[in-house]
Amino acid sequence: MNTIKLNPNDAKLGLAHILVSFAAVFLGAIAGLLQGLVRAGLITLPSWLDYYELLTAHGVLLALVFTTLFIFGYFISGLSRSMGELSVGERKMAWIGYWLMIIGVAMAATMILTKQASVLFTFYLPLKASPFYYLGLALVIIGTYISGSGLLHHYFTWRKNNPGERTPLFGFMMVSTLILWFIACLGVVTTVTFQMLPLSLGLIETVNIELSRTLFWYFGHPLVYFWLMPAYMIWYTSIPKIVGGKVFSDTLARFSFILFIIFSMPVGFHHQLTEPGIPNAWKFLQVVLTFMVVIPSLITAFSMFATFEGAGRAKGATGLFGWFKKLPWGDVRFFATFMAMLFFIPGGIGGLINASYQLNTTVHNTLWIVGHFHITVGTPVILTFFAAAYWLIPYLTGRKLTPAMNKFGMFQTVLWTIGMFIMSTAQHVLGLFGAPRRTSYTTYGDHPTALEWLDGLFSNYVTMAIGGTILFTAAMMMIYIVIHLAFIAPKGDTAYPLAEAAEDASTAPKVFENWKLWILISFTVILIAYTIPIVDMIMHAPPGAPGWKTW
Ligand code: HEM
Ligand SMILES: [Cu+2]
Repeated sequence: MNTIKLNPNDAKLGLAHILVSFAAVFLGAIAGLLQGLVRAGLITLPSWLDYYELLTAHGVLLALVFTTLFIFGYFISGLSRSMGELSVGERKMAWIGYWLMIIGVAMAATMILTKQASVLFTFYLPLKASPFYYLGLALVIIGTYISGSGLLHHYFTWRKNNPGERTPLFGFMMVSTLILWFIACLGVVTTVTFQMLPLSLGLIETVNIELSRTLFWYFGHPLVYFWLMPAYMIWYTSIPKIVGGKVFSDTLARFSFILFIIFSMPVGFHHQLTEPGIPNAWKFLQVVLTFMVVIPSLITAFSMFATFEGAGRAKGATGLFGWFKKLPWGDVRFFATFMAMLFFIPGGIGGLINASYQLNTTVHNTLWIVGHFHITVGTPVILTFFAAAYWLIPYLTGRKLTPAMNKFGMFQTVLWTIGMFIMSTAQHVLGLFGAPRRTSYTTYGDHPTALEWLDGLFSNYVTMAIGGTILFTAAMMMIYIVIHLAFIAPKGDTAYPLAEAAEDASTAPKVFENWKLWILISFTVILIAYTIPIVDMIMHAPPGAPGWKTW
């Protein structure tokens, strides 16, 4: 087999990230299961364990820790594979970043588990956690900056050493994602440094909540693209190879990532549509921009199906849909990714609903939202990362996926899909009936409306718990698969699937790699969307709010 082996030091670095990321899945899934069972009234937690403590752990571990560590592990491995091994200095930066992330996560997790930070993964003010929780999160972000700078350095050195050559699609997409991350974090860093930390240290008495929420969501929306873009990277750069096809259009793929840099930041107000401190015109502008950021996702969906059709036809498929049968349905690397893509169709439509002002008033803060992010980040992103683990982990450990593990993985994917379908449908329906999110078990004094949430087919907390239990089983199967691929699977050659472009890719316009230009445009749009409302929030601030510890 003509597999290109990774520099062993880079492989070790990538693997270190990925293994810790799956430890987060293990713990996060346990929390998820317990939450589902509590909300259905099926279990009561022991007095030393609190619902909101679990919910904080669940959100932090799965949405923040798993994603970030997996993404950096994937970046390091893929960059080393497609643009050559990291230099000693770059590798050192990545290790420093790694350890800062680990220490940060350990600090934040300790605070959560010792009941000093039940502030949920969004840590909105005026909820007040221990300063160590915020410091832990800050270390994670500093870690990503250091590690990410090393990766950027690698990319720019490559470009200097290969003048005139087209940069690999992987490198291009990684740089776009890191630029987005670096710009997005500025918001959360600002509110943590100047509002949350001083408040929790007792240096200030009160804070401006509207300002903090605005800074948080300036970060919070691009955060979802920071999760999504690496999943799209896997779709664009590896899946075509796995289905035996080519990247439908290298130029279009790059273009969609540039659109993400420009449009995913100035849109945070769509999470604040119900907040009174922001004039409607600014909400309107940001909602319009939100709908712009749908375009690159539609481009991606189009490209994927074009790749699938091309691959099928190259294998001799005929008729309108004959290519569909030619796809490698028995290959878990494809099957799991395909299921991930399918979930993104209702997930994306739900996003359009959430972003529409009038509809948002119906679904805001209900379980609908929980259903929504489980079929966006919780499946399209996470199942894609699972799918990548089937080749990435054995590639890094010099092992191979056995046919038996492939079959087990297919079964795991089916269970995840069924569990998620049941759980998220129940959450969407319950949300429409008014069931709130982030609320422990209660029947509100047996109010008839609340009782309805326990007696429908899908409008039923028990249905949600059944889905959650199936999902939990699938999560534990995935943990077993990861352990197998990392430590038990037979030694062998595993290829890292990297696809080629279909067209003469040298035609991609040079301006695409003019990062300064995209950063400039990005900041311009951000300033237009945010300057006036933020100045307004500061100039006409209400009296500050004191911090609260509600648990
Ligand atoms: C074992 C599988 C899972 C189960 C059983 C599960 C279950 C749940 C439940 C029942 C809630 C709602 C709690 C409430 O609002 O009161 C919840 C919230 C949440 N889940 Fe999951 N989930 C699972 C996997 C995931 C995954 C893979 C992700 C994403 C990466 C995820 C991200 C979240 C987030 C961000 C929240 C919101 C936390 C908050 O509101 O602060 N979950 N989950
Ligand atoms: Cu958003």
